[in-house]
Amino acid sequence: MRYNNPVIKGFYPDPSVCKVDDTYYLVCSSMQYFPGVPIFESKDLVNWNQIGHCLTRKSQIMLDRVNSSGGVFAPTIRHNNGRFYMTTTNDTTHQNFYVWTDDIYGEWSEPVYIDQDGIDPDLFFDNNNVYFMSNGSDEHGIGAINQCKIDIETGEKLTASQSIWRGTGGRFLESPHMYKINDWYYLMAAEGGTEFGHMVTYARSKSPNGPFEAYPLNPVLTNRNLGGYEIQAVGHGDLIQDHDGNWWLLHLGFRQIGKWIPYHHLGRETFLTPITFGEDGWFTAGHEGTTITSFETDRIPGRVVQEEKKCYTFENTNWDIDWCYLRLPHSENYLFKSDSLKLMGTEVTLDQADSPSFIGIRQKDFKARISCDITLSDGEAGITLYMDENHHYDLAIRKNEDNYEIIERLNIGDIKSVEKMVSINNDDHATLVIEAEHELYRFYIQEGSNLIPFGKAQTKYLSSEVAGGFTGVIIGLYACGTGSIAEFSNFRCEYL
Ligand code: 6LW
Repeated sequence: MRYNNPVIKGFYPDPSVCKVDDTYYLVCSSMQYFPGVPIFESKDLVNWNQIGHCLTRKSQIMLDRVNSSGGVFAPTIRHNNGRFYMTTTNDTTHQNFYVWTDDIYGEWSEPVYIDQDGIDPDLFFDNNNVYFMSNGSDEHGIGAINQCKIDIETGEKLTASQSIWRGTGGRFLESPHMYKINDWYYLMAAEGGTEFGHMVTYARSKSPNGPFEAYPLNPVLTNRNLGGYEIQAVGHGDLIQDHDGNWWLLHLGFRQIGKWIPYHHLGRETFLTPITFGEDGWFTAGHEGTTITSFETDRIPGRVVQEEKKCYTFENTNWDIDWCYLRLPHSENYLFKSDSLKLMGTEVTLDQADSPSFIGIRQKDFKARISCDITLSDGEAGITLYMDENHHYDLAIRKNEDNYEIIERLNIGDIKSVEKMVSINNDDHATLVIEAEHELYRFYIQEGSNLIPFGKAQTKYLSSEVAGGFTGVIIGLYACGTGSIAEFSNFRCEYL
């Protein structure tokens, strides 16, 4: 069969995967968004369905006013003796911790903190030993993967942290994962930074503590030499063996646009790349060490069809799974029904690294048509294309002294501008429409069957290259203004 990459579209970076019986489970980082650490399940590695989140309670994760792209960094999911474990980092509080559950479709435990610094934590179960690894530096301040043994019941460190591998010399050595395959302990990592220089490297040893011998042909996977190719920043991977014994890598990458001045605004997404072990015990990856937009493989049964949900509405999404908040929401300001949403605005606006009355869904592809009916009492409410507090485009209805107006606001760094404004007199509702293309967002007001052009803005200025950070554009619904009440209905995001 042939499958297309990415297998999970939109801002779902830093994937980690495990397998229990006939089901694969995958988690991703979520930064300042809540709930944290989305969980997906799959039976075939190409079709993924989100089933929930690991961090669903304030007691599990501190996100109050964390900076954009702060909060929850890369996770690792593992399964041992009937129990799931997910370890991650709160990069704002610099805490590594894990949570566990015996029912992946239910709640996860309170956090168990680990006294080792660094990010991108990994848990490795080897007989009765449990190893905790993260990136960091050695005694000379050189980037290294650090490791200690822990008591998995309490999180207590049983050995001092020690540096077990210094990578292959690339900057930002991170994303360690350890595996015992046949007689070898494999240690895989990412180097080069999670942008255009990103790569997957690995080494092996006869002991989980090393010394490790690097694969002679590292990086085993990178697209850094494919200038102009659509998929870039390939790295941060996790190995998994499928039902038939074949090996695969789930990893991040992004789809760039603007060939000669490349940029990406959908965030880092999850990709699937085949892995092949040689007789010598070393493995290779993908298409000559790169990943591509589409793989033809006989490893996945021909009966498997890669399906893709193309239309998202209030009615066919789950508020607790498909949608996310900016940091911990003030739940008293949200009223959910199966087909509508009511938001109570506060003084907090989208321009603050705080928790405005906002709920969003990741933009999953370049071409889309987004629409929603909005009724407003006072203040402002609308649809936002949100990268962070300094980079968002808002198409909104706003109440001024004595009437209502539709506005188009473009916030790009220090430039914060209401580009367009049109009065709709005492009409307190509007149908707002956004059409997304690779390089442009176009804004419209729907009046009956007429679509009235209202403005446009380039996707480039919401890209990670402009805004910085580790997230991707979120299609958000928001309200602001103390005492304002906004009702949203007929939401529809259709990928074209
Ligand atoms: C992730 C780390 C990284 O933890 O970005 O740049 C962090 N590299 O691997 C957030 O995705």
